[in-house]
Amino acid sequence: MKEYNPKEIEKKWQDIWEERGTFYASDDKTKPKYYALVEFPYPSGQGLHVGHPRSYTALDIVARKRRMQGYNVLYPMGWDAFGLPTENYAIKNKIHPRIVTERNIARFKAQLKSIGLSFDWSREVDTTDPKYYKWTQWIFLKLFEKGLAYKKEASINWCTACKIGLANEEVVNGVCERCGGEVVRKVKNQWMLKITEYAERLIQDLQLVDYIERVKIQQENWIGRSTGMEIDFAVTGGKQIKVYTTRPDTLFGATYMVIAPEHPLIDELKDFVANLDEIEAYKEQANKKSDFERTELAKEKTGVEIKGIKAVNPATEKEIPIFVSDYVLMSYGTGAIMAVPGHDTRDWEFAKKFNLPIVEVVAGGNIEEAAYTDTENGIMVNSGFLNGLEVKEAKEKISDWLEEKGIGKRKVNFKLRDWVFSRQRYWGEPIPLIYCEKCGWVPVPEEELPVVLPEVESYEPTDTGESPLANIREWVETTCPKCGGKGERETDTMPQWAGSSWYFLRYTDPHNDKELASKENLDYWLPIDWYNGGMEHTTLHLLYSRFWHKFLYDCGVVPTPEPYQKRTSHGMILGENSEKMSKSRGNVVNPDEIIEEYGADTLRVYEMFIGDFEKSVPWSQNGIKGCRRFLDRVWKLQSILTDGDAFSKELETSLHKTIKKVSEDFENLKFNTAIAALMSLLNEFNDRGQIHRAEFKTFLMLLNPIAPHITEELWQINGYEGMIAEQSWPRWDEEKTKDAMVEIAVQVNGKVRAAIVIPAEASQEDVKKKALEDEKIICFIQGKNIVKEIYVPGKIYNIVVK
Ligand code: ANZ
Ligand code: ZN
Repeated sequence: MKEYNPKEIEKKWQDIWEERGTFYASDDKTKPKYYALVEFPYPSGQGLHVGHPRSYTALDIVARKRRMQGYNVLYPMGWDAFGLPTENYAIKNKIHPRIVTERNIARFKAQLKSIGLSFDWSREVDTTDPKYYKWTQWIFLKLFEKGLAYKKEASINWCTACKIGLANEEVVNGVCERCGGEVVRKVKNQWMLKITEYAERLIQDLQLVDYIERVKIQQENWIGRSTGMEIDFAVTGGKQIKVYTTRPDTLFGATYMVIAPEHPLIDELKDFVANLDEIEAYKEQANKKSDFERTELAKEKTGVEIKGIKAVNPATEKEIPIFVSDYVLMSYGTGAIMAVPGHDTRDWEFAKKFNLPIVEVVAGGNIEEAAYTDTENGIMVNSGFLNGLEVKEAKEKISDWLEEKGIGKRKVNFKLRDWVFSRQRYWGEPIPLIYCEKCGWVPVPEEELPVVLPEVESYEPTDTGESPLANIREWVETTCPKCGGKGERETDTMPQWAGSSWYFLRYTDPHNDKELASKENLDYWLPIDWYNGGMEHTTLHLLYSRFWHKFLYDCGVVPTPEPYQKRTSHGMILGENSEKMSKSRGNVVNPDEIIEEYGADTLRVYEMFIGDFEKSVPWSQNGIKGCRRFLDRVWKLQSILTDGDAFSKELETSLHKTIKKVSEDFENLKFNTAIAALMSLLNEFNDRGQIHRAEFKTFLMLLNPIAPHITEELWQINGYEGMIAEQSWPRWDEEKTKDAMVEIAVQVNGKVRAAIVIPAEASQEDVKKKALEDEKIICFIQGKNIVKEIYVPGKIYNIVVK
């Protein structure tokens, strides 16, 4: 027997698969299809990280199993290659981002191939390829046409280091998600996408899909649907302040109001306001903070009373003061609130600090100590005609009352904001619009797409915050497609999230130059059957792509309302020290080195064996060695291989049990326990000192999706027909998974006193008979009466004696 030499056999099989196109999806649409998808990577300069193969191997296993089950499988891969790190690298090293991108892609591709992932490489997509982004631009123009893309002066998150605007989702813990730089508010003219128009459906349609619970919940919370009321408060000077509240029931407890520093009322009531300077100064302070900082619960409350104006609480008819404070955001609700310090924590803290009255209107807590925020338990007090009602009843009653009086309206609100779609950067898709003094914004005609990124000398963003494209006058200056007059091209580019919002559609028909993909292919392949990706994308890519897909569905381009039927998510792989792997910590493991030393199959087995797929787990070099030893033992099974095509009787149950376990575990992300089951089956073979040919073949097929190279090689060495990848997935017989004999613990008065072995199908009577024949049991019950028996079938038989 030859030594197990992964270096030799892995390259050999990778070449064979590629040559034969073994894993290419077929155009034969009569076969049942299966579309498995993983998030395509951003090809960074660092190369592949050991975190990448976790997700890729998991769905590779599913894809390989599905092929063996007779499906036409699409398992594609591509590159999400626009983006800041490449651009920053290009600026620093004075290389064109195109060249940096090509280099990074080549490296990533070689690395992925060396892992033996069964991607259909004939369908590779690259978001920076003009043939691809032509369609990204095309979708943008459709959005523009339908009024879902609009340009607006918006106060946006501005990263002071990257010098670009960021979407809310890109600000994490108050700093820039990419560089950790300070984020301030800045008013800029931005292209926005109206994702809010789809808010309701993005929540409702979560019912149509099978997403793991935490993904569903995160999306729901992010979209943040709430039901409440808008209420008008009369203000000095005949004006009104409209507030949004989810607790109209607490109206009698509203002892003051707060408006956001940016609220237009301040300007409108200028003539009445006694302390305008103080308010302006406060406004300036607030401007420097991000929404995150402003609404942080723990934060010390600040604010300024607007002197000279008052509001009237419509329920109590009392005059109440109005404050400006940054804990109220202009971007949510109406930018103004009625403050109920007895029942809202932030209002309570603010009232304490500014010595404002705190009135209890829902009994049940102790408002001296904290706001009572419970909405399930509590009875209305100090609330006039609401007294004695429960919160839910009070809500309805006051809402009716306010609507009748014409000063309130029931309202559904969403936390979700429109998507800031402009970036003042070079390395992104040009926004295909031309500005004409006469015609306004005019789309570039479809036949002129793509608008290709022009060559520039410098990729540095300008300090005024304009894209470097603005410096290329000969590109910017053009003619208006509508009137033929002078026009100027938009110089903002799209955010990195653009290309990834529809890439899964392109895989179905990647070389089509007439449409983004043909109708027949979309009809056949959609929806994606299983999509695995990172939790960090739940409120970004996953939400954005659902939005684009729904929009394309409304345009009749795609056949399904949702793109992904099933969504799962993997945990992170941490350093051996359980900290996040990062260059600065020096704990990054390079998959190339693992493959070089132990082989790709070992890497694959280890990535899947490392722990619960959904949890974060630390890397372990010892674990790697253990997985290599397992494969060495698989290789050595050859030395105990004997002829015979039937399963042997002794191991029949174990074999059927393992087929069942592995088959089911692969479907349920339990790759680790599937591998453990294969390891114990291998032990059984070794204990017996023999493995029959039929058993060996089954074992190899079960292991194949996890360790495809070694299993192909063993299949071939032993002269079995065809390739293992072309075999049918093993089946189990449910009857044969049941143990013939079971061991039952016999307890007397709750203590285990003996164990009996009995056929699995034995009745309680049989168990009792056998138990009472056992000498130890006889000892314990002699001279006593059996007063009770409890039987847990197949497990425990308990006798109670007195
Ligand atoms: C009175 C009240 C009483 C409130 C009470 C809460 C509890 P959700 O559920 O997240 O939608 N709010 C409204 N607009 C705001 C803004 N622009 N900035 C900051 N806070 C704002 O939250 C709705 C509640 O958040 C609203 O209901 C309002 O406070 C506050 F016992 O109104 B409530
Ligand atoms: Zn024009």
